[in-house]
Amino acid sequence: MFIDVARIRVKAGHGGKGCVSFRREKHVPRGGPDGGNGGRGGSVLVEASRSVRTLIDPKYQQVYRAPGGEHGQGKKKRGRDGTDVVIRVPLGTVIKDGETGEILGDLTEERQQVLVARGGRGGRGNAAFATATRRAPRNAEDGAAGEERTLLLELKLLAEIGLVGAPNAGKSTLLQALTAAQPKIADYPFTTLVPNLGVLDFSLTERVTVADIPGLIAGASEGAGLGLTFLRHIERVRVIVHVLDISEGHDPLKAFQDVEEELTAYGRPLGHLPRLAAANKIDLPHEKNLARCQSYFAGRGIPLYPISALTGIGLSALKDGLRQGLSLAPGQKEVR
Ligand SMILES: Nc1nc2c(ncn2[C@@H]2O[C@H](COP(=O)(O)OP(=O)(O)OP(=O)(O)O)[C@@H](O)[C@H]2O)c(=O)[nH]1
Ligand SMILES: [Mg+2]
Repeated sequence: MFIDVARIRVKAGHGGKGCVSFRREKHVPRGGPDGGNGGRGGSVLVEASRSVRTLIDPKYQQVYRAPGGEHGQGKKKRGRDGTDVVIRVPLGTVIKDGETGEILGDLTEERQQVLVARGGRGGRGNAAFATATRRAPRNAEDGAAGEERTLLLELKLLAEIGLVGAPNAGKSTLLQALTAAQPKIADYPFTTLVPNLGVLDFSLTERVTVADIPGLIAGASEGAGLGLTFLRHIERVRVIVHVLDISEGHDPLKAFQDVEEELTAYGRPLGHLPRLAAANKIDLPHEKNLARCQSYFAGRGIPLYPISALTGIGLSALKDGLRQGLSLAPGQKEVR
C-alpha cells in the first residue's frame, strides 16, 4: 500500500532529576555536596532515508516516545542521557506542525534530519548550587519536561516530469514506454490509484524521474473521481505533460481544459511550469482530433507531440521535447 500522509504524536523524554547528596568518607569530615545533574531526555528526530519508500510505518505507529534522562547520583555522577528516537521517512517528506501547519522541515536529501521534539534538560544536582558562602545546599532541580507535539508528515514525490490527463488517456502506458516502470494498465478509468514513478534515461549520466498521476476529471477539486489528493505530488515537477486521447470519439481539448481547470483550482503555483501535450493513440483513427489539437496548441505556444504509447510511434521526438522543456524549466535539473 502506498501511504503518503501520516499524522503522528511525538514526545521527547523528560530530563532526569538532579541529586541531593553529600560526600561521606571515613577520613573526610564534613564532605561537601556531591549530587550530580540529571541526564537530558531523549529527543525525537525525523530523518530521510532512501531505503524507505512510504509513510506506512508512521501511519501505524502513531506515537513516538523518547526515553527520559536518568537521575543524577552521588559523587557528582551525571545521569545518563535518554537515547534519541529517529523516525525514518522517504526522501520528499515534508514535516508540518499538526496544529499550526508550520513547516518544520522538508527532507530532500539522504540522511537529512529535523529535530521535532527536544528532550528536557536534566535538573542540576546540589553540587551545582554550592558557593563560597553556601557550602551545603540541600536543593536540586527537577528535570524539564520534553517537548511534545503533533506532526503531519506528507510525502511529495520528487519527480521532474509529471504525466497528467483524463482517466484512460494512456498515462501509465506512456510511463511504461518511457521508463522501466511496470504500472498497471487497463481499459477502464481510474486504473491508477496511486502515483507511479519511473526513471527516464536521456543518456548515461542524464536521468530524470517521471510520475504518472492518477486520472483527473472535472470536479476533482470538489472530490470527484479520486479528487486532487495526488496533485500534491506534482507540486514539485518541473514539466507537465498532458496526455490526451485523440482517437476518434474522444474530445482531447475538453479533457485538456478540464485538467487545466483542476490544476488551477488546486491553488498552488503550477501555472508557470512548462507544458507539453502528448496526443496519444495515433495508431487508432484520429485525423480530425489531431487537426483540432494542432491549431489549438499552436495558438497557446504548447508543443504538441503525436504519439502512440502503445506502439512507440513518436516517442523519440517526445523525449527530445521533454529534454528541451526541462532545460527551460525553472530550477536545476537533477542529474543522478
Ligand atoms: N490503441 C492504443 N491504446 C492505448 C494507447 N495508450 C494506451 N492505450 C490503452 O488505453 C487504455 C488505458 O491506458 P492506461 O495507460 O491504463 O491509461 P491511464 O491514463 O493510465 O488511465 P488511468 O490510470 O485509469 O487514469 C489501455 O487499454 C491501454 O492499452 C495507444 O497509444 N494506442
Ligand atoms: Mg493509469
